[in-house]
Amino acid sequence: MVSAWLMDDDSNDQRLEHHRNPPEYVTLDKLHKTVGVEYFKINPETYETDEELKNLKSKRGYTYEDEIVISKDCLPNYEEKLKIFFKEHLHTDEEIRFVVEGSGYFDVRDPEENWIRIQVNPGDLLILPAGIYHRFTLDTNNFIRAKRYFVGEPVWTPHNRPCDEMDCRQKYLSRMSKGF
Ligand code: KMT
Ligand code: NI
Repeated sequence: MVSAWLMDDDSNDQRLEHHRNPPEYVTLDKLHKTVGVEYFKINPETYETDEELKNLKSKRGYTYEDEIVISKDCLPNYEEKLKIFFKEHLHTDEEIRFVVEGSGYFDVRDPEENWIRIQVNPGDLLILPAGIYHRFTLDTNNFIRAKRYFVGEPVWTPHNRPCDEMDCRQKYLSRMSKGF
């Protein structure tokens, strides 16, 4: 099950949970309304024939899909990629990830500039909206396998913060002001 919480401001090992003391959890409903992140639960054993996933793909126009495996042995330039993933950035399109195996954390900025840490496990499908500042890290298991979806030809380019002038950022802020 996906779980999300506000992070502490301790800068040690990014792979740790970084809960506040006491922990401050964020509900899925709040995630959607405050930062526009959407969540779906799909059975990771049967996702290839899952009707809900099929409908989601057609409804949102996801015409492209592939798979990313992040582990020392499977990902070329592993260390370098992990650094890129963990730099605060945004994309001009949604970032859609469905976790099939393993786990990790997507961190997203809330309107008060806190980091919300979203823990993902097998079966979690997350949609980060275009223009949201975010980052990704593995957890201490050091492994994730995830499906990536995209509308049309994929563009994975990260735009590192600050890039507030970008059109997708301005549109995101406008959607945010209306509660998504
Ligand atoms: C990204 O764009 O940050 C990634 O693809 C890494 C996370 S995918 C599990
Ligand atoms: Ni990203």
